[in-house]
Amino acid sequence: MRSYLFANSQICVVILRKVKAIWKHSMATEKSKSTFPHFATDAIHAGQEPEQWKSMAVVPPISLATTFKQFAPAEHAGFEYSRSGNPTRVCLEKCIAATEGAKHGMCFSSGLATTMTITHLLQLGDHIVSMDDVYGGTNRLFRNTAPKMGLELSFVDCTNLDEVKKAMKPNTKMVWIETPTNPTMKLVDIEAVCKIARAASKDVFIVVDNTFMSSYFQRPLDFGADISMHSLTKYMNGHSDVVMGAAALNRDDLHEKLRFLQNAIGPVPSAFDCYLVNRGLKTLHVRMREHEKNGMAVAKFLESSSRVERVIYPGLPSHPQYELAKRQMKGFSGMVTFLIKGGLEQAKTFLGTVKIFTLAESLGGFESLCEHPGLQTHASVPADQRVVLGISDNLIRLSVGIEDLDDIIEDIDKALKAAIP
Ligand code: P1T
Repeated sequence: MRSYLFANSQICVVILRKVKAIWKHSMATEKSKSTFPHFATDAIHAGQEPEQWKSMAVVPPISLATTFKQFAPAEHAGFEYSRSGNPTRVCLEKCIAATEGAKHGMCFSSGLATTMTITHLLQLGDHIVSMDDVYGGTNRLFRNTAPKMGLELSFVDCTNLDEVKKAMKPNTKMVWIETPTNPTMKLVDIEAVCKIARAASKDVFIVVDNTFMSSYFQRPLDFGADISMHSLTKYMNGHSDVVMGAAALNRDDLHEKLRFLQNAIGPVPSAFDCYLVNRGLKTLHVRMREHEKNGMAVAKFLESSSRVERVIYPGLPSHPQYELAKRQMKGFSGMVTFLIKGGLEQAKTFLGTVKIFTLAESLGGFESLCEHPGLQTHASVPADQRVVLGISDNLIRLSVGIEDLDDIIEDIDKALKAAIP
């Protein structure tokens, strides 16, 4: 009798553990559609529920453990090994998903690691249509890896919808858009490209690199894209202290495949970095409003200067796609590109004179940065392609920070006067 009871209670314990494990696992991988009506509330609360921790911590703990105790072999509380899933990363992934209005969010060790993992969704013989004007590293990645992976690649000016139509083939499986583009701030009509792509090819998926706008100013999934990807290194983290990337998506089939690849390839961020980005996200809306205010003022100041040939900022009526910008984006960020009068010498003098702007690659941090795309971020793009894209010697890219606006304008004014006395 005693041994019978003991055996029964043992069975109950095993069943209870299984139920608990299934429940916890579903908590860990729970689908996370926007959980609040408005962006700022999602950025602050989505995925952050204190109830998920025994301690009821209001701020998610940094879960540094690489591995997690199991109840019995293959019976665990939602986490097994930190590459396949990490509690701090899950908080961030849920928060990112919510800010994009997506079901699923996934984080990777860099923006390019995200791009590479997404590219691994493709099979030998598949064709990629990519916007021609993309971040130099994305251009380099596609050019160098696509042939080795047996993929066909076409760089296309996706601002021209006829060109997109012409480029599509029955084996086109991925369309890669960046909008606004880095560095020439061209816009791509996400909705129109999605329609063209789906009409031309079965099983195609459309990815939008949303880095320049952040999820606060642009939500590509609302326009029909399958994946919104980010270099979180930029605005989303916003503090220039983490390299990381993300993908946000609704499609369960793609999510399942990407989860497999995330674990199988292993390009995952550290828990500490996840903590930092999760923290950075809490002020994204506040920072973006300030970036836009300063970016717009800088763009207008540059446009009024006799030392400037042209300003490219989607928030100015002079931008050739101003109407599309207003339709597709909720704001304009702090990215301002301009052509200084003269050439390389004038550009170099400007970049060597500024004091508040730091001459450095990257963008989207609270501090103002400036750079020369032709010599820095886009140096890896072949010279003839740079000419076609408009990445000329007198092109300067500014990432306008959230310092005092008067100081920023004075800094630019002095540098322009030094470059062109
Ligand atoms: O640097 P990483 O986190 O790997 O992200 C790559 C990337 C992807 N997409 C866009 C639009 C980007 O701008 C970047 C990175 N860009 C820079 C480092 C830069 O200075 O332009």
